[in-house]
Amino acid sequence: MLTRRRLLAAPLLLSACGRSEVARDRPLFVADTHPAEYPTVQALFAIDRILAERTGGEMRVRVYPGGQLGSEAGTLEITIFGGLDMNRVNLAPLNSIVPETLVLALPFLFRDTHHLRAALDGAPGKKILDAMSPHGLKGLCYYDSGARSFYNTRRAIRTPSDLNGMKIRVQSSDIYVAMVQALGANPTPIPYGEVYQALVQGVVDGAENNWPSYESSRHFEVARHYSLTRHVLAPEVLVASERTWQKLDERQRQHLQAAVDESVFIMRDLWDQRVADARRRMLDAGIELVEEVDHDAFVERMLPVWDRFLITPELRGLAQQIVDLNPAATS
Ligand code: GTR
Repeated sequence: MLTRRRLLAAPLLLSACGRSEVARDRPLFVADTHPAEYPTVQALFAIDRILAERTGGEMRVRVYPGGQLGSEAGTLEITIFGGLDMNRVNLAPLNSIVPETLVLALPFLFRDTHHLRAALDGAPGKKILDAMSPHGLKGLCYYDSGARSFYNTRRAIRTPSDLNGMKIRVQSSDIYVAMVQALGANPTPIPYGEVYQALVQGVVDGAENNWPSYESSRHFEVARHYSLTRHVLAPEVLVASERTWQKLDERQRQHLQAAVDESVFIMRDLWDQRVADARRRMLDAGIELVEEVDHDAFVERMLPVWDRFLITPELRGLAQQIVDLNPAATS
């Protein structure tokens, strides 16, 4: 179907698919669902700055923020067939394409940010990025996404039973559907850009996300009860189209990967600051923050999801490798 967004994207897609030499005659095109000031998008701008400087302007990146090119699931399809060079998405829309990515979305997998970063920077993270290549995507790096928590328009959630019967928006991923079902609520997959409207119209009662997204999406204006369930710490990911990657020569690949790797650390600083700022601004805006949630009850209800999704020895092994990581011992 030709949506308005796809029509708007048409010139870009034609030029990405066309004969012009990628990264020499034209910039690499990259999409992000967030607005320009969001840390993931700032990281993409940083990649452009680093590349411009190191290659004397030969390699550049043009960023399309704010979901202008469509939903994450939609732009991922376009990236796979080579109509878009790069894409910054959450791991969720990749779950059905690259099964290994499911592992990072397991509820209560990571003990804290140190554990998460150790897994992403170490062997498990690399294995999952590498697993994308047979699916038409080159995994370039992860970015932080903090902890996701539930928020809603109706009431404070302290225990899973408070969610009973609520309609909760989820990303387009089976594991998020299963998590919400495990809590006795009704999951409704909706693209990120449509969630605000869905909350206003009562199509859904709530959603789940980190502090910066809760703020920048303005969901807090309608869904004022934010409960610190911190059930998932799944990261963001930056992918390139495998088709684009194949068109780059070795030197260009090295430049791109080096710029990407640097952007991860730039993003982490911006992220930590942004989480603290967003949380403070949300409290100033008068949302109800529920800090005392029955953590054990959430863990008990959501852990069975692991067995439903860890269906091969490889996936179980990967999850175990992450559980066994001891960041204190490796740092
Ligand atoms: C945000 C994430 C986005 C998108 C969004 C969502 O935290 O940064 O890429 O996945 O959540 O819930 O759809």
